[in-house]
Amino acid sequence: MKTLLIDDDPFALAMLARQLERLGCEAVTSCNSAQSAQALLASGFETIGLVFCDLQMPDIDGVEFVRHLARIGYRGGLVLVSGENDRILQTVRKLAQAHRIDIIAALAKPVSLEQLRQVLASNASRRASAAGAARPAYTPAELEGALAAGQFVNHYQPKVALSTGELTGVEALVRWQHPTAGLVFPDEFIATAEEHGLIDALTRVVLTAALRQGRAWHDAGLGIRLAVNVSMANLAALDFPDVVARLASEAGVALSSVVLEVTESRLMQDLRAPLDILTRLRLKRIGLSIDDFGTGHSSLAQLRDIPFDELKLDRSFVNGTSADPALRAIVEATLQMARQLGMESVAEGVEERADWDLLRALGCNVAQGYLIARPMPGDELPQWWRTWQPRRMELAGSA
Ligand code: G
Ligand code: G
Ligand code: MN
Repeated sequence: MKTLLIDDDPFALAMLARQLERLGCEAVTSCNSAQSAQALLASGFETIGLVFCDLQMPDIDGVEFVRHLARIGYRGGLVLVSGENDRILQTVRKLAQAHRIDIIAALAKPVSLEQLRQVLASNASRRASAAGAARPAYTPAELEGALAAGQFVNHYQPKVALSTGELTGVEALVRWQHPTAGLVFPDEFIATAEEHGLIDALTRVVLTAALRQGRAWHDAGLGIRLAVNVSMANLAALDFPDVVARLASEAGVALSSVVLEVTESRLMQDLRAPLDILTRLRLKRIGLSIDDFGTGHSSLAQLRDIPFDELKLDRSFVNGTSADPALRAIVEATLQMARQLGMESVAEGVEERADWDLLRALGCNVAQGYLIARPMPGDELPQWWRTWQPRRMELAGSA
């Protein structure tokens, strides 16, 4: 695998090449402009496994070069190296990610030998796993087979009150217990299910299992709310609220204990059916949560149009918010808005104690994330609940 370096500063270029050679990197090619790099790539880039690119360059800058890499379908790793401030570096990093380029690091100049050592190790392992992961997506027929064979199972992730640490509910997250591939996560099959008319059947399976599990917990003394994910594609059949009501009644679960977390992955043209359905769900006292708030189409327009009663702040704002003033400002403003709209606020992706403490201080109602618990099979919840009690005291006691 070859390594390509691009920087208009000859000293920085020579320095980086020397460091990489010291670390045992053999085929290193240096280019003093993005133009010469593009010419080189035009004669074949399949053998290039890693590119280091400066941002500030006179003719073609780093942003344009990232765009070029995406256009030609470059599959290797990318490291951004720049003297620009961190905000700019992080923005270009996000841009590269959005282009689906495998970005290994964004480094401020000057780069240390230790940083380069880490970059090389991380790139080597990512290239190896990318080679292994090149498996075609599951087909609609495979999903239909899995539905018929009952291979979808729910895991459940606790949602707890930030003020007391009390368990208030769980979110059901579907997994496919695949006969040979093991546990398959939803990002590998939800989109296919949505595109091929299988999402209604899948949601019904998830909902039915969650309601049955909820009833069992209730009978064992754990009365909690059950959240199930629905996509906008579920909100086309006008009888959806009646289906939910019937399934809940069959399971013996009150409708006020059911929450539907709605995500919109694409823009809806015709809002008539979704608005009809969502309003009738609320009339039945079923909870409606706007999921992944702040990303994609999960936005202010939806808050204006749809009677949500819970707002789930996306984990990209939650995670690390205590250490990042920009995130903190967004979280604070969103929580205040949720309060003014009379909505419950839920922070998802809480992984660190510092973020928990800040969210608590800012008056966020509910937290969910690895700090509290990972998603788990339903029968593990009572055991988790017992181990949670002392931790709950510790997390909610002080601060
Ligand atoms: O744990 P995790 O990898 O499970 O979930 C990834 C994403 O898949 C989440 O954004 C979640 O909203 C979505 N998801 C999980 N279960 C379901 C489901 O039953 N239906 C739909 N539509 N999405 C789900
Ligand atoms: O529905 P939705 O996008 O909101 O999904 C929850 C997803 O987030 C699931 O994939 C779940 O496994 C994942 N998740 C839950 N808690 C955490 C967390 O603390 N950190 C991260 N990175 N992911 C989480
Ligand atoms: Mn969700």
